[in-house]
Amino acid sequence: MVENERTRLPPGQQAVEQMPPLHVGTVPRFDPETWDLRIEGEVREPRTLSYRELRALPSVIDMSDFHCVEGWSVLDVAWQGVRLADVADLVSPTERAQFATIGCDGGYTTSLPMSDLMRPDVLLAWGIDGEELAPEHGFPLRLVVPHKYAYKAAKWVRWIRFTYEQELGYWEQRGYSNSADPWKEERRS
Ligand SMILES: Nc1nc2c(c(=O)[nH]1)N[C@H]1C(S)=C(S)[C@@H](COP(=O)(O)O)O[C@H]1N2
Ligand SMILES: [Mo]
Repeated sequence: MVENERTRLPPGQQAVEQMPPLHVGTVPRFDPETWDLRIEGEVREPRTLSYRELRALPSVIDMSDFHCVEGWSVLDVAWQGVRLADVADLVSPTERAQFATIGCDGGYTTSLPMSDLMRPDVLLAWGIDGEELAPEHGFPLRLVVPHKYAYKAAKWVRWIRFTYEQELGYWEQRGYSNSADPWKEERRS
């Protein structure tokens, strides 16, 4: 391990070259004609984006590290997508919007406080390392939250609901930490 990796790895993590595809259930089929992204809840202007509208949004490339709660990390992942903060701007969240729940094809969910979601490196991503995401890694759209364990990085995102109270996500209801900070090793709740 190079020195750089040692200081960049959170406690208890080991660097790997590739992310192993990891999810409950099966990889959903994607049809660009019927796919949409619903943004709703505590917002002034709920919206449903088509795949074309999503891909027309201004995108950024952001390099970050990816930490799975099971102990592996991938360093220097170049994600491409739209900032979640920019997506939120499209719908004008109300003052009551304290959290958002992210929902996926297949029923997986996760949720986060607004303060975590509005960070500039939190993306809804469709690209990785200069290519489109592979279906098993979440194409056409996955959440990326570099400062949290990867169970917050929901794949196949289909809706975002802004809420006043937090709705616990799939793994968070099953004993995994809701705060999920890899630097504090918040693995189990
Ligand atoms: N929809 C969905 N997203 C998901 C999961 C899942 O089961 N379903 N698993 C999460 C977990 S636990 C991890 S570690 C990462 C793995 O991402 P990868 O498959 O791209 O390596 O996806 C996250 N996103
Ligand atoms: Mo994970």
